Amino acid sequence: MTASPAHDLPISPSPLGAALPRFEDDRLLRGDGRFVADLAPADALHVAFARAAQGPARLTEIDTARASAMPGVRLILTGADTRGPGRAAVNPLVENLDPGDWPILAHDRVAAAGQAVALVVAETLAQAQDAGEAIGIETEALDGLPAAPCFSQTWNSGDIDTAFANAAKVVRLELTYPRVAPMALEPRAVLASWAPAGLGVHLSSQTPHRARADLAAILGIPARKIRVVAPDVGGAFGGKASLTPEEAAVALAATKLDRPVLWVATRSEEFLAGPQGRALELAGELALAANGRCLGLRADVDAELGHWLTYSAVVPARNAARILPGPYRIDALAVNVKGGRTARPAVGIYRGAGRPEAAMLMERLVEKAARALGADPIALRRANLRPPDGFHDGADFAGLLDAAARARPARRGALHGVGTALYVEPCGQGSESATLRHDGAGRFTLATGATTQGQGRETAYSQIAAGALGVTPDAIKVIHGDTGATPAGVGALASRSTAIGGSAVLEAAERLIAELGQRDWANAPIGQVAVSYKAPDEAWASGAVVASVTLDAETGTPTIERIVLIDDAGVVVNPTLVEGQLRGGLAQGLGEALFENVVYDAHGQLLAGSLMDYAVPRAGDIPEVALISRPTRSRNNKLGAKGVGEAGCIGVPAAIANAILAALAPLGVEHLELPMTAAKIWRAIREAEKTR
Ligand code: SMO
Repeated sequence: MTASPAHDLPISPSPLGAALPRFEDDRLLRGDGRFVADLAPADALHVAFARAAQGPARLTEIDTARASAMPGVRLILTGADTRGPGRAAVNPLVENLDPGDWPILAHDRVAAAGQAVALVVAETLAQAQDAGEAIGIETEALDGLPAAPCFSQTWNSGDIDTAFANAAKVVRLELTYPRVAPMALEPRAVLASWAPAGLGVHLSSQTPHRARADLAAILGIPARKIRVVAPDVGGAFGGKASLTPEEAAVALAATKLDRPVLWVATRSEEFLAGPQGRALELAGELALAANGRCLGLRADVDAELGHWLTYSAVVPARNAARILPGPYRIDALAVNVKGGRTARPAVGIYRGAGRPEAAMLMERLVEKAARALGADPIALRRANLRPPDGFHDGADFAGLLDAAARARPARRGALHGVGTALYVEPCGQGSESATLRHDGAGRFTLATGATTQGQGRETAYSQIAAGALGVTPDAIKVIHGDTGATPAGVGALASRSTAIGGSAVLEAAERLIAELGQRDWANAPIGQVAVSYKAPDEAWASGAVVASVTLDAETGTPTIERIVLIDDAGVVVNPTLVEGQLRGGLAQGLGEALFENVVYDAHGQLLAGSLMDYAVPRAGDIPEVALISRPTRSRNNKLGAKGVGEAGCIGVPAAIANAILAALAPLGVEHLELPMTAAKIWRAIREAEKTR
């Protein structure tokens, strides 16, 4: 990443006092991290999965005879062995949710190519893989099945028909937001051991307590006899917020063996069967008065959910719907969402989870409207902003837009484009836990129900606690990610961990001071408090992005020259950590705008199954970035913080898309599908030349 010359404005100083940043997390940077695979003892057994070559299909035969006799093989499980008493939960956030079944291994029927059919446990990984390949799997293809509907919901307000009847102009947009792969550096990994006392599971997870509850239901073991530990987690991005069938299968295998069992997914397995993101079809219609006022918005969001439902399967579509119309005041709204199961890998939350999709629809509609009315896109936005008191949380949309307007470079000739996007980010509702103990002599132990996947949670939480307790952050030891050592909690997702988990930490510190009646820690007794902090309402972050791009006339290659990201994260605890979140999200947002797409052929065969075929952004693809912090305090939680984990990727894809379309507009190009690759841009330029 090119270093930004200087931030245009400093990221806001921490209001939490003198607490200094402390990088306990820097051991990850030093290579001292301990991930699931690092924890496997020498006697651990190894797992490989045999997977179906096609789907949907009837599973006519599984022949394990040859594999069972191969060297080192200790156990083979097939679908018939996995019919447990329960299934993993699905969050019932919408009406009429039909969660479908949750197969651990395919049984009778293969739902999608790549679904696991059998699990092999052997002494070595090579032996497990060899035996896996020796399992005979016979299938008969079934016709591609139509999507099986599993939910729908509508949001209506105002008089939509009158709004459209009165419109001077209506602009429409349909777009496909492609399937993308979360691409954590560490793929899914599980190390499970069984003993008379119960089941111990090391899991690369962002939600260990949820995983424990799911394992209890699936295996029929009381939750108190299961301990799930998420050690260092090498990225998650939503992809590790839901227990997956393979992880359940490994835990089940461990209960049948007297040695630990390790499975680490290969990168290919992650492409083939790991939870993916986005995969929404969006359509919108915006009704405008002649003066540019937006009168009404109709939108449809259609989610393709894959063959089993992740815990948060409905969240992206629901988020996209409930966010619309984002930062704008539009009195008449009709938004429909629906989702259906398909013969593909499961789709779940992925960094942004519906927010980038909503911003893409809304911000492209707004730019399209500006073009149709011959209006300035900034002025058109300004005419439609929600007033400061007309939003769910503290926000300054006019200030964000002014900063964006100042950041827009002048257009520099043909094939140069500047794009803008505003965004909103619901980020932090509900509750999180914290236990804080004064161990004596001014040392503290903080246990949180939130977790971390490299965000630097230990650093931020110790700063929050230390600021309130009046000690230095190194007096606080932070424990997380262990159902055996932390209070039950949600984990780390939905950009909530600082806003909600951090508020729990602040409340615990205040309660401990009250409990012990003093802050003279050298002389204070040992004492402990446990809190479950529930936010009175949901925090909403917001921001604006300006991207500038030049297209190469000969090759179509888009060069993003500069991105200015203006973010309102509320109270900032640690500016360095916030900057890391924004830059990481920005890189992922750029990737999905320009390169990323999990492509299948007409038979459901994965075509983008490796990093040779699926393009993620590299350091050289990241332009000059300027981060501008414009915080307004959240009024919806104790800390005043908003989320920032997803902010970087919400507005960036829309701003890049708008920049590319602005560059192409003089050629008469009105639409391009995502990702906006050089090939698509090149074709659009050629087609435009032909029709002139
Ligand atoms: S997409 Mo996130 O980890 O809620």
